[in-house]
Amino acid sequence: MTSPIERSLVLVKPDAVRRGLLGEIISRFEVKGLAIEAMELRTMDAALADQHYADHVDKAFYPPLKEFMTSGPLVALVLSGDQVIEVVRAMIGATDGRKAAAGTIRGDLSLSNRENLVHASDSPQSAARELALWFPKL
Ligand code: 3AN
Repeated sequence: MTSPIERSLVLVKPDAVRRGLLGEIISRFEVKGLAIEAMELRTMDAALADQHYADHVDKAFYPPLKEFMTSGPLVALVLSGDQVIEVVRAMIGATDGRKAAAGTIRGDLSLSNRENLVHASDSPQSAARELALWFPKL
């Protein structure tokens, strides 16, 4: 029996939109062979930020993170494909763009721990939670 195709919630963050990197970043996912099941340009409001980052709301870095994530439009994507969650995490690289490996999106394009261009679900559990939050009708 084959398992169902996995899905991941990916956010191409406001810094990527401002820097004109949408095409570059989305292209990497396309050429990898992942499918785009949904894609929407939208601005995260404060309530959605608090829900999306429920694990981080008490951390010292959360207020500036929230300000950044709500500072302008981002692109929310639902990507699907074989082991997409792990594949996309490997493609985006470590959280801190200064430490992320060359060849990853953050390693190639970001010099920041906060303005690190992309969010992607890190487990099947977080993917289910985040997909329900961002694309409840899907
Ligand atoms: P990732 O996005 O790699 O899964 P998380 O989930 O640990 O990283 O953190 C969520 C977001 O919070 C990161 N994308 C980054 O923007 C921000 N962040 C995490 N750690 C820090 C930190 N020490 N200082 C500033 N921002 C941080």
